[in-house]
Amino acid sequence: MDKQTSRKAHHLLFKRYEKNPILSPEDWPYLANATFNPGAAELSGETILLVRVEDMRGFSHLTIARSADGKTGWRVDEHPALKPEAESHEEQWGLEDPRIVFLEERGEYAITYVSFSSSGPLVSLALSSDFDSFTRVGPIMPPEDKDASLFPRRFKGRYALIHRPIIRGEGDIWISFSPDLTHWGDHRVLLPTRPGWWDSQRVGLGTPPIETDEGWLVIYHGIRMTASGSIYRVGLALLDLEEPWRVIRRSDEWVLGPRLRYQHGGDVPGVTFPTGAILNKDTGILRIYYGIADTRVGLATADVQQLLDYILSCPQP
Ligand code: BMA
Repeated sequence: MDKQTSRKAHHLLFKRYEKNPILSPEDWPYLANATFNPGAAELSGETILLVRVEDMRGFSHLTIARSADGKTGWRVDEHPALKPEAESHEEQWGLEDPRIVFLEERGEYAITYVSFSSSGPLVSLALSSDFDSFTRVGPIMPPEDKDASLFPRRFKGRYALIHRPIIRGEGDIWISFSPDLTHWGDHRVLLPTRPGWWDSQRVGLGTPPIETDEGWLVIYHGIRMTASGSIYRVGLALLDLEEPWRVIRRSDEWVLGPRLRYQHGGDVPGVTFPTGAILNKDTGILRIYYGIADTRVGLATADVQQLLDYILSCPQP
């Protein structure tokens, strides 16, 4: 694909699964208002989604759904995998929006999620090797902070976290580093909002960063305020493989956003919110799982090489 073609074709980069939504509150074995914004992982040859479930009080917990092909035949657990601890101030208003990476050198998954305290949302971390038992590391970033994921590997011995603090009302994407997953520092702005653009109001990480030969592919959401509310759309960026605070490219256009009727229906219309990604390294096909209107789960697929061709055709930021 030449540069011009690849840029024109960018709105076709992600193909929505024709049977979307793949999960809805009606699929739940217990009463749920909304099932959305899932973390994704592969476990024992299956795809598992750790789905945010909002109960009828408006508080969320996380429950697992499993599928052999990552598209069909979902089986939803009877009970939550992670629910707020009653005595925890940090978890008072629930757990939300998990992102999952597999930390190969530790042989376990890292789950970063939002704990909602009455002082605001904050980033928490749990570790698990089987999604049966979880070690809760606890809060790693104070409020107000969300949209966080670890990278699946360390950089010169340090773990790295992408997250989105709110600072004086500004919602930019930051990156921070830690020697031990507990103490975090070397904080830097990674992807700022762009006044006037589709991602002018706030930006936040979508799925965990995806390692490719060209760099870390970042799928993020950008928000624009309109007369009828916010629109959450999806953009791409590429980070340096060894120095991930360096942004090599950033898409000037969004590549996925609310369009079809089912993507407007739900509690918060106009929201496309990717949180889970699984790359099949043999086929090069990336599956992303996203929240539809804060109510259901959608699936879209893309050829990772086409995503890279597109992002490499974008200007350097
Ligand atoms: C964000 C998060 C998400 C939600 C989105 C749209 O701030 O709270 O959980 O999907 O807003 O409402």
